[in-house]
Amino acid sequence: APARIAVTGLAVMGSNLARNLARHGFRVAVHNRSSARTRALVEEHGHEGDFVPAETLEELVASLQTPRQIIIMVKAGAPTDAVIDDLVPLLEAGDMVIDGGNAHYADTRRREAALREAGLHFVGTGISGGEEGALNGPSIMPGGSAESYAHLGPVLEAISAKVDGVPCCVHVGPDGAGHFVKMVHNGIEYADMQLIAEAYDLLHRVGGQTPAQIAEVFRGWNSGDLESYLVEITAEVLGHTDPETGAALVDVIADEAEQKGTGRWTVQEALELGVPVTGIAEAVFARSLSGRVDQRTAVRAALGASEVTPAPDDSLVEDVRQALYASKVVAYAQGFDQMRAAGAEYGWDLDLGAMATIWRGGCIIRARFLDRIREAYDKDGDLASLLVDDYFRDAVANAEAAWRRVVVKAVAAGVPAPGFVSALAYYDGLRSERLPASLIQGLRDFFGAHTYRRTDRPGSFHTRWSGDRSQVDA
Ligand code: NBP
Repeated sequence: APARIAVTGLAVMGSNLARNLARHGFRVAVHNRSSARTRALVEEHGHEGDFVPAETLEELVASLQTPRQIIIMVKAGAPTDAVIDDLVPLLEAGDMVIDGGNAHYADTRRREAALREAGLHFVGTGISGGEEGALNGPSIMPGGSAESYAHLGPVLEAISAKVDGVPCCVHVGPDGAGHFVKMVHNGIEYADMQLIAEAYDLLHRVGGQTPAQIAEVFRGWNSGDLESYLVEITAEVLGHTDPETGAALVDVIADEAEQKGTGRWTVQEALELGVPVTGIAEAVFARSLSGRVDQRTAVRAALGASEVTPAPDDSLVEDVRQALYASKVVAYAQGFDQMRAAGAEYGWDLDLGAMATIWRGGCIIRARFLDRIREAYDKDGDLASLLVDDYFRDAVANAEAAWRRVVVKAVAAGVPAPGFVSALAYYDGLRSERLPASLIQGLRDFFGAHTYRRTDRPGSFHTRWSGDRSQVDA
């Protein structure tokens, strides 16, 4: 019998996805550029389901039912283009090419347009959850045409993670929508991790707690509003002892955070769209700062290392919990704003509540909290911000005093908390009746005749700053 679906690219992600498909009863054709991987997969895991190994792309294509569905799981960038170029001449109108790699959404838009021209469907699909997710149920964010989703949806939903029986997979929208949403998901993950790291740092350096004690704090937090995979594994990492030295592992790990680039992409795109995603940006820059080891060393040598004296007080732990929650709400509100703006820019008509739903399982940011986000957008799909939803408005208002105390304590102690601080500035910025942007406009008009608008009547105006300082219509 012909295979239902194919996977080409059988490194860790592709192999696990193929196994996931086979385990769900789909007859899956498998191929890899170097066929040793294909043989290894079938030898080691052939018993898990119905695999159809192919030595060549021609064989792979020939083994499939029509319209054909081929998932590409190779390195993002040029390798993906190379595989598409090899594949397209072998396909027929109506066939579907699914890119499950971490493509930039702009590449996906370009590829989708080119394949549409050739009568093919290109389905750029965000897949989250790493190798573990690929095998046992990822969160899946497919873009592309509704017609392609009609064919692919049942397969992708079957292999996705499930929460309360609901698949973590939904048709996100046309062309690059799936990869865009996956990108923002990764950006939010950066922000979430940065906020958790700041909470740890404050409990450690201001609170004077040991990693083991902080692990217990996080374990407790995981049974409340903050319940999430990241909070859960924070307790695991902080509670772990290095077998070589007997010290807490976190104290032995070099403090240089690395990044593969999706956080940076999110911020770059936010800059293009004009959406302030300060939480994600601060997280990306905090990683960059940590990685500039030579500069850090030079500055410490010249200025002396900052000295932080622990000043624990009874409210610190609960205050930090509240600050973490409020800052997290802000970071998610910003990420959802970015998705909304991109949807408007590219005509995607994104269902933001559905995005929260499919992130509840399979991916790194899975959390109880996402149910609240879904409820907020289900109630009102046009929310001006997540912050104005009743639930989040009250949650942040309740946390506000503690949040301010934490920011004050961090600043006073000299512990950097860019995530907490910038989230609060964003919150205060949105709520300010008047912003000093008025002065900025005045300055721009002074040095560049950029003009300004007035609060009391329509029109654009310029002041003759170097002349008689009279105002003229611009
Ligand atoms: P890699 O990203 O390491 O890519 C290795 C695969 O690409 C191998 O199958 C390799 O074939 C193939 N390949 C390369 Br490289 N160049 C090729 C070319 N010119 N033509 C054909 N095949 C080529 O694999 P991975 O770590 O399994 O990741 C696969 C995708 O999934 C990537 O886009 C990655 O970013 C994404 N990913 C996502 C997550 C997540 O959490 N969502 C995690 C990890 C990866 P070979 O065996 O012949 O060299």
